[in-house]
Amino acid sequence: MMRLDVLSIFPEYLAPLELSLIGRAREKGLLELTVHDLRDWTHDRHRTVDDTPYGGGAGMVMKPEPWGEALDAVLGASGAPADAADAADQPAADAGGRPVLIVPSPAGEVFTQQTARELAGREHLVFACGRYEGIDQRVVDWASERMDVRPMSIGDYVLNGGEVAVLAMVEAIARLLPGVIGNPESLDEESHEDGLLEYPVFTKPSVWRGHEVPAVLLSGDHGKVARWRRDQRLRRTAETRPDLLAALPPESLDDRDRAV
Ligand code: 6GU
Repeated sequence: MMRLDVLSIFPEYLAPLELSLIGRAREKGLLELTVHDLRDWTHDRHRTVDDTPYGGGAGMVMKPEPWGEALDAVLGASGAPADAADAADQPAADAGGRPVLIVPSPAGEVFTQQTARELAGREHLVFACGRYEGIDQRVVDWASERMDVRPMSIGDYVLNGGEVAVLAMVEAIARLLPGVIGNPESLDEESHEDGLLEYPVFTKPSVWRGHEVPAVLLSGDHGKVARWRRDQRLRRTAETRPDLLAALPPESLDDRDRAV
């Protein structure tokens, strides 16, 4: 079972992970997700997690000590740095590879469907939500000795902290895990799975406020319907995301596609 730990000074921000698909997946035992309050690993009266930056400048920096203790706690025995003796003694402990530390940051690599697929195959994901100007760099340097560290952005805009980005990333990853989605066939034709955007969908009534459902969808001709849907996907992608179309491997388009 995949294990996910989220470290944040605003654990209430992650409350939506109790709901809907992810909430049900947790109840069904398909994933083990724990949200931790970083301040549980402070020891002063004010539960301080930040301090002024060395070298001066605006804003505050997250102190390394609470992060160190938090990572020790979520890593447990697997937190020892890998060395030759460990590798010889406990090959099975390494089955899903090293734990992954995902550090949400607008300066990170952009999180895509491919990233989600890749992370869905790992055994243990730890999300370190920073606030303020960021986390002391030594936390990342220390973690790199025992985890695969991945600074990740969810797009080219700035959020106040990593929590909202973690909601998006956890949802994208968790829905790919076996058993989380009722009908896994619905995953195949989604936007971003094969590089094309989705086709438009319609339901009853066949005419609504003067707008008709395209006749081909009422024709009962499955071949025609499939061709129409593929044409729609190609057109939509060319219209709103020409970058996606340009990135498709040439062999994924046939002559009929190119005629659209
Ligand atoms: Cl992951 N964090 C923050 N703070 N801002 C972002 C982001 C992440 N991705 C885009 N903007």
